[in-house]
Amino acid sequence: MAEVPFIVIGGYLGAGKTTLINRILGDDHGLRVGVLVNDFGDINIDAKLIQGQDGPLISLANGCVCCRLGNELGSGIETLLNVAPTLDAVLVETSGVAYPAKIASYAKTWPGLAPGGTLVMADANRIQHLALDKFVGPLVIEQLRQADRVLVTKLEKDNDWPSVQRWINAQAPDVSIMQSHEFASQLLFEIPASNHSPVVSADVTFEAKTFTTSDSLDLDDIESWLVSLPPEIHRIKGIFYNAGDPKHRWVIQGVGRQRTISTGEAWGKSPKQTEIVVIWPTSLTPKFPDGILEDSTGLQPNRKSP
Ligand SMILES: Nc1nc2c(ncn2[C@@H]2O[C@H](COP(=O)(O)OP(=O)(O)OP(=O)(O)O)[C@@H](O)[C@H]2O)c(=O)[nH]1
Ligand SMILES: [Mg+2]
Repeated sequence: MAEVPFIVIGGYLGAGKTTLINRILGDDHGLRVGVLVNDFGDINIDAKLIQGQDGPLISLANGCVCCRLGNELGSGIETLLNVAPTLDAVLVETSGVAYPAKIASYAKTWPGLAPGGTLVMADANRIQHLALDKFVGPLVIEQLRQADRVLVTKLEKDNDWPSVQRWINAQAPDVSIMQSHEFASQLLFEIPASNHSPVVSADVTFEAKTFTTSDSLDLDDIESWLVSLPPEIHRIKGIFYNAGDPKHRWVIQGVGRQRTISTGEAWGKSPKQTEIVVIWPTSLTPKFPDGILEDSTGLQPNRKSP
């Protein structure tokens, strides 16, 4: 039986993993690709943001797959291996707080899988700052060390490239590095897979809170809510039911202090509802504004849903 390459896509919260997967799936390559996506919160927002997926997509939520979800990962792999006709590749998006080598190591022993290599995404704007952070720094550096190839996202000026490369190589000597936009789907089968030891070294933990409502909300309210969230939040993501545009779901993205809301795909048959997840390192204990995320975020749901 042919073995299916098992390709792991890791990297810290918000680095660009889902964006890369969407780009790969959108390429005109004719490959049959299965996707396993692990998100840290109770709701798997990423599974809802992966678009144009004709092949199977399996969502693993409610924890980080490298520490807690071993059984679910195993049953997700089995489901994908039983898809007919056989898939050309399985992509796994790890949660942003995962150690990718532990997940990649499944392919070494799982019948039917072949190690396909580990890509680790690195946000050029944040990675060096995060690496110095006393809570998350060791995790961020270990993620880079477990990469077979680092893909750098969000590089704003071309002349920063040599120094970003030098810095990454100082953390992860000899790792291959590319700018993520240069990574095309035909390179999926050329990731130089090597045998990283599945170190889980840092003891940083993370918390997530989830907010959901099926009432529509006003854009202004959501915007001021996003602005009011404390700076200790490392990641915000979600789908928003905008009273002003009930045909489309709107997408909320927050990475560090950068927060955006944009219009997304039409709701189609999926239920209209707002679902937002916020994630932060446990030690930071952010102070949420009164009411926020405790009782429906303090937002006033627009009860006159269109
Ligand atoms: N400018 C720019 N923005 C990017 C790039 N890649 C991702 N982003 C943006 O960064 C934000 C987070 O991207 P995601 O792809 O969701 O990041 P992720 O690593 O999947 O995030 P988690 O799964 O939550 O860890 C989104 O607003 C993306 O549009 C890039 O190469 N350039
Ligand atoms: Mg993602």
